[in-house]
Amino acid sequence: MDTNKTFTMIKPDAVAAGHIGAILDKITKSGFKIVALKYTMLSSQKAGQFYEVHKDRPFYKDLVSFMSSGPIVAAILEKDNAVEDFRKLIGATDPAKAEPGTIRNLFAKSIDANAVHGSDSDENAAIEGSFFFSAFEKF
Ligand code: IDP
Ligand code: MG
Repeated sequence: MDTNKTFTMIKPDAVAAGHIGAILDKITKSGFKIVALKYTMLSSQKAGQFYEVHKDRPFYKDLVSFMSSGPIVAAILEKDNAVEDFRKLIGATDPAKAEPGTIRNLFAKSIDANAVHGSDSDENAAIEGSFFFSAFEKF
């Protein structure tokens, strides 16, 4: 299992607000290498599949509808200790609780429209990366 890769999405709120460039800049300046990158949009079916682990949470339906409401940027990132370091870089799920200088502190509007996704384990990073990218799209 890779411990040096994680998966991220720039969510529809941050894309719509014009933050793609600023967020990618912050990610690469923080030492992450972009291994795969895609500008795309999730159907509600695909968003439902991606967030299947949350299907019993009360916010699942809203989350699926939000994540399929506009284009997103998906990426696989590489760095030592990638999953943990990236979670630190993005900050808490609720931007009101995210440390100053974190991506969610800087760019997120609310606990649901919170600018970015970051994998929570090496195992999920691999599953989520494969959800979006084939072997031919990773460099
Ligand atoms: P994470 O993105 O920080 O890992 P998770 O608990 O995995 O947070 O939740 C996945 C996503 O679901 C969050 O990023 C956010 O968009 C949304 N979400 C989480 N908790 C809530 C909530 O209490 N209300 C509305 N949306 C939520
Ligand atoms: Mg999560």
